This record gives sequence, structure tokens and C-alpha cells, in this order.
Amino acid sequence: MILSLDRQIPLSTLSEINKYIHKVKIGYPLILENIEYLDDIVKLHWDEIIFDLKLADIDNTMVLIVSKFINYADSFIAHSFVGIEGALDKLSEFLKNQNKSLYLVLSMSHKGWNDEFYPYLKNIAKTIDPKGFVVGATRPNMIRIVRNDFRNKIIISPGVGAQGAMIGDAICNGADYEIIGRSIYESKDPVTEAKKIIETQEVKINECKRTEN
Ligand code: BMP
Repeated sequence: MILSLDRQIPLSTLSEINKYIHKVKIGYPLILENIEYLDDIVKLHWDEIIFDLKLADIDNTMVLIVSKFINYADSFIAHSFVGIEGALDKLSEFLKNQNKSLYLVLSMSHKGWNDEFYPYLKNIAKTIDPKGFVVGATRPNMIRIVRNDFRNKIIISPGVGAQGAMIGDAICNGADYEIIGRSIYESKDPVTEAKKIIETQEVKINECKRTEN
């Protein structure tokens, strides 16, 4: 599970959640809400801090943006559609030199996303060879396709809960992590909710593994 934080929550709550969820994805709304909060987040014990800046620009601009957060992040998310030359080639090289990782968006969770572009995005993804991909949990078929095309890459999958995908479904279809935000941070008791979601996820994964065997 990856906690998606798009809003500030009390540090004591975050620190409790951090006992159960060890990866966090930080979004623009949170950075814009309170950039100083980032200093508190990084002090907790995360296995990975992913900056979801959905980079989609020319190389120089993307490198300037990630440079601002390089000391906070383990990895960054960029759009793949911007292409290679003059964009992702330099970003990818810069992040490698900084020992940071890159995820590329291959398929989004909202209705309006068009997967007809996937063959184009797939070729870009093959050339750039990032750590992993973002594929929406609302598109189980795309998760299966991406898993089949990229057997050794990490698939992280948003869209669970608030956007309608069921807990555990993305994992059962081949994702490595489900990304969950509002279902946790907007709940009355985020810590209990996080624990409940993890339990539900475990039950679901065990069920689908049993069905596979
Ligand atoms: P929530 O669980 O609150 O819906 O949050 C999902 C998070 O994943 C948000 O930060 C959103 O920007 C991001 N996201 C998404 O929902 N769909 C995508 O296709 C790609 C994303 O990064």
C-alpha cells in the first residue's frame, strides 16, 4: 500500500499510519498547502517517498522542478507522453545520476483517459526503462496488459476507494502497490481506516491467490 497525501493531516496521525504503511506519495495540493510540512514527513520512517509532480515538460524545466525536491524524494512521477528526446531522456539521466527513481504514467484512473495511446507510451517506456509505472486501479485490464509487457517493473495503482476500484483488485490483476488517499485521510479515524484497508487487502489477495492455484 502507498499512502497518497494530497492534504495535510496532523503529524501524530501520519506518524501512526506510518507504522502500517511504509510508502507515501506526495501530491501538488499538499506541497502548495504547506511546503514546510515536507520537512516533518521526511523525518518519519518511509521505505519510499514518491513525489507525484506528474512532470510533463521540456527537459530543462523538469530537471529544475525535481531539483527543488531532490533532498526530500526517493522517486518522481512523470508523464510518458512528453516523449524522449529533449524531455524524458535528460530527466531520466539526471535522476539516475542523483540515485533517484522515475515512474512513468501509462494509464490513468479517470474515465476520460484514452488507452488507445498505450502502444505509443509503451515504446517510450521501453526506451526510458524507469523503475515502474502508474496504471489506474479502475482499469484492471490495463494492469494485466502492462504486467505482461513489463514483467520486472513496479506497477503502482491509484483509484482505489474514493474513485471506485475495490481494495485488492489492482494487486490481484498484477499491480505491486495500491495507492490510497482520501479513503484514509478523509476518514474520521484515519489510523483505524488504514488498518482496516490493509486487512481487507490481505484477505482479498489471499482469496485471489487461492483462485489462481
Ligand atoms: P485518492 O485515493 O484520494 O483518489 O487519490 C489518488 C491519488 O492518485 C491522487 O493523488 C491522484 O492525483 C493520483 N492519481 C490518480 O488518482 N489517478 C491516476 O491515474 C494517476 C494518479 O497519480
